[in-house]
Amino acid sequence: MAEEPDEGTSAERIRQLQLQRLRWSVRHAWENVPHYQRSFAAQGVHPDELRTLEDLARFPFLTKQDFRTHYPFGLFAVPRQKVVRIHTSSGTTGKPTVVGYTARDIDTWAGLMSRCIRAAGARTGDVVHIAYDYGLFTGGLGSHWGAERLGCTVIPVSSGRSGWQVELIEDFRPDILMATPSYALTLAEAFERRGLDPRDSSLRIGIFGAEPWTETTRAALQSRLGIEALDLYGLAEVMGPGVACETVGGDGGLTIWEDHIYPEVIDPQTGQVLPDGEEGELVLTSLTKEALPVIRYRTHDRTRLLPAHKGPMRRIARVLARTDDMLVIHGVNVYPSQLEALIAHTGGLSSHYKLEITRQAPLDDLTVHVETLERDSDAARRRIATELTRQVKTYIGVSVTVVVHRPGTIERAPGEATRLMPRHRTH
Ligand code: DLL
Repeated sequence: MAEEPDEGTSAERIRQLQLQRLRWSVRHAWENVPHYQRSFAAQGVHPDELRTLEDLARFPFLTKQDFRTHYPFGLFAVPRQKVVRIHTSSGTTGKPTVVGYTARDIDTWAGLMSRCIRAAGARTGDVVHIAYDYGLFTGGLGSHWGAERLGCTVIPVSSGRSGWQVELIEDFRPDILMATPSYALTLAEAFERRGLDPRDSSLRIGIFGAEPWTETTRAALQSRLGIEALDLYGLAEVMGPGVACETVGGDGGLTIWEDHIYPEVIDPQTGQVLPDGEEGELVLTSLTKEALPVIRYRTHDRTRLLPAHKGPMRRIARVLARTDDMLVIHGVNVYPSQLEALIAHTGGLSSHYKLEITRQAPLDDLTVHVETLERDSDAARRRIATELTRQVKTYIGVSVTVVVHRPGTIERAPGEATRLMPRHRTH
């Protein structure tokens, strides 16, 4: 990274850097990606009109649908040969959202992730156990490069085989755990099943993200694992993990790395930019990305912009809700439409279904209620439940509970929103 701001850098310097980089990024996108040529023309705007940061509000949004339309590489701004890595967002049914990185993009990402790991309290020489999934999901490799960049010893375990992970933690004595909060709780249970107290392990810090988690979950993670638990936010379209993160000893709020990412919060209905402090939908613009510049990407994540805590960069409030119907279950993005497609493919089921989210675990669990077309035996309904559970695991990548009811028992509802049953939250 060319310039590395620190706590002493002024907010004014960050604004200058942002404007200079924003002008480059918008022009880079416009010159190299036909989609931006078309969408800017349709809105009647041109990169030359970007004279202040506020001028960005006149430019069109980029949406998840644009990624679908230009699947797989149509939004890339560099020749494919310059793309050294491909990732996707989580949730794998149908066509995933595909993202690409040049060698410099990977370098930037490693730099920002290393800032996050450092902000969480890790230091050069620490041992980091990474239990985010490796592979197309950005969690594993994103954390990996960041931890190596910080000079840590990385244990690239990925998720799964919790009993074995407990053994590795006992033997390798890591200082830091990086995982989804749900998987961290699974690990705590795996310790307890072996008769071990997770609070006695070598772990002192947990860096958790990829799904919404509350203060109650933080308290549960901290007391059960005997660690300091910090929040890490990101999304594949903008980079992956490392867009924003909490600082140890901070007062909540996640610092957003504003020298590389420009945040806006908009009213999700009108698209108007809201003043700092007001809650709305987070919209992000990349300032330095080469392979996949994103200009005003609508994240659908609900948050608000908070003033800087230490140093020059603003923060976002914890992300606890979405402005669309996407669910995040155990770190996997799930759209009701994906489930609907799988239900339609499973023989013998009507098109009526209900989704029930419970937060007893204390993270979100999903139960899918479906019904058969004809009166079937209990055994037949159990077979269908097993089959649909397997399909959801295979195609979306998440474990859910399926309950198959008798014909006509699911309440008929016209709209999608009513598919979601009221939440039974414990907090
Ligand atoms: O989940 C990247 C990531 C990996 C972030 C590891 C943190 C740690 P996607 O698969 O593209 O990328 O999913 C992004 O997950 O728009 C949010 O809705 C949700 N999300 C991610 N982190 C958090 C968080 C990764 N800390 C989508 N709190 C985002 C709440 C989160 N929601």
